[in-house]
Amino acid sequence: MKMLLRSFLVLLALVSFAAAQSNQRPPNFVVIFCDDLGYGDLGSFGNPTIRTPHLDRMAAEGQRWTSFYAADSVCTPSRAALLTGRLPIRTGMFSDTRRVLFPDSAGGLPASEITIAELLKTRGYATAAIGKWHLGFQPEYLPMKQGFDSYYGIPYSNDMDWTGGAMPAAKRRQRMMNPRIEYWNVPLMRNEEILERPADQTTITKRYTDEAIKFINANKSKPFFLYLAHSMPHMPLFRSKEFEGKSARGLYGDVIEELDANVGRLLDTLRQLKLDRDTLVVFTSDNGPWALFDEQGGSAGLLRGAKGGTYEGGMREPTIFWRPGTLKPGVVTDIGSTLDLLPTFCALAGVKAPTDRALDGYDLTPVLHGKGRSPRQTMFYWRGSKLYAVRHGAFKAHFITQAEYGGEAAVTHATPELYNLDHDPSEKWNVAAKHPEVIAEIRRIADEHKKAIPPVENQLDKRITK
Ligand SMILES: [Ca+2]
Repeated sequence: MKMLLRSFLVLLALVSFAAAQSNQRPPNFVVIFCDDLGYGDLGSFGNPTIRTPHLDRMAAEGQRWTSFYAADSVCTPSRAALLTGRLPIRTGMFSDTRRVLFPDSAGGLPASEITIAELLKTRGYATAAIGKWHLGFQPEYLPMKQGFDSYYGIPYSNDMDWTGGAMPAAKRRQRMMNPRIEYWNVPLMRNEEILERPADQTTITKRYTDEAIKFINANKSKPFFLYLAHSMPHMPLFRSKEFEGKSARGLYGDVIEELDANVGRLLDTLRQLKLDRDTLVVFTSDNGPWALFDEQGGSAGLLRGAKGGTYEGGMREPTIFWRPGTLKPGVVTDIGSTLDLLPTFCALAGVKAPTDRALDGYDLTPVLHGKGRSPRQTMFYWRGSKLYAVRHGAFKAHFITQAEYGGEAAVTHATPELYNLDHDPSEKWNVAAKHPEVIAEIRRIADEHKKAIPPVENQLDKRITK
């Protein structure tokens, strides 16, 4: 009798657990993705002058990840990788010549690729893309063709579509450093229509956030996925009147402080709607600071290198995960990547990740919930069609190195440069001579990885023929 009762109670517990699982609303997801933000540009990541109280609070309440990587060192490949969980080399979103898409590009993220938005839609999520897209501008490549219910934003970089015709490089640079809205004829789009051209970039950070808050309010009673890809702090820098001359760090600091204030508005909205415990918010950037523009570019802090390159400063990003009540607050030094967002969101939403293709991401929920270490041990640093470097555990081997920009040729190293990133995050001390066995192991991992990648049609080199 006692046995029977026990079995009955166990069964009852199982049934109610299953019911709770299926009734439970899956969490909302918000990705706040900056453009060209450096590892050292936030207060909570060591910037001595830029004030970022809202992001610092987010970091204190959530997890501050110190070894979190964008999947590439430039915009288009990095964004394609975040949304698909796949390296650009697998999706065709890479190039050795034109490193990103331009307004005259004919290609884009292929329809056959499966984005986070498409996966979450199968579970009834409302989805919105707000901000910079940069994954194709022909009608068949716009966000609503990739699982987003709506789009609002500047579809490519805010320095494209130059006005004023041909001009000497020095004059272009002068315009970049002293920007006016009319120097760039960039469109602001709603869904598939152009709303405004040139877009008033001085209010762009605020207006993206207004749209984000509207979307959250409109979808507060069902699960949602918001991809908020800010155009700032990509050059040319713009901020609203309210933030002019406010930061001790100058124009760049004004821009970051405005981003911070707007992250605060978004988190406050979640708190007011009592959705903060149901929403996982991730803050990161697509690549490191654009070092070509002196003090108007950001800072990679203690990291070597910048946007466009495969030293740490090009791809390691200041990253914060936030979901009060669920995430175990703290600092995470394990390795993570934007490639991991797709598998992580799938796991949390109860959606099956695609199994008909190779994915390059891992489910990070054990780390988020304080229950385990990151499953990611390895990070691959591709530049166009070539694998330049590989991190495995604490060690990173550079097989090829090259300046971020300019005509300098790539250098292939017979013995790769080797750094211990735990001891030497600045990649100053080459320890290759001391660790031949580590080099052999990383070389084996690199060769195996390269062998498993089938050739794919390049999307970035195709241009519209007029
Ligand atoms: Ca970028």
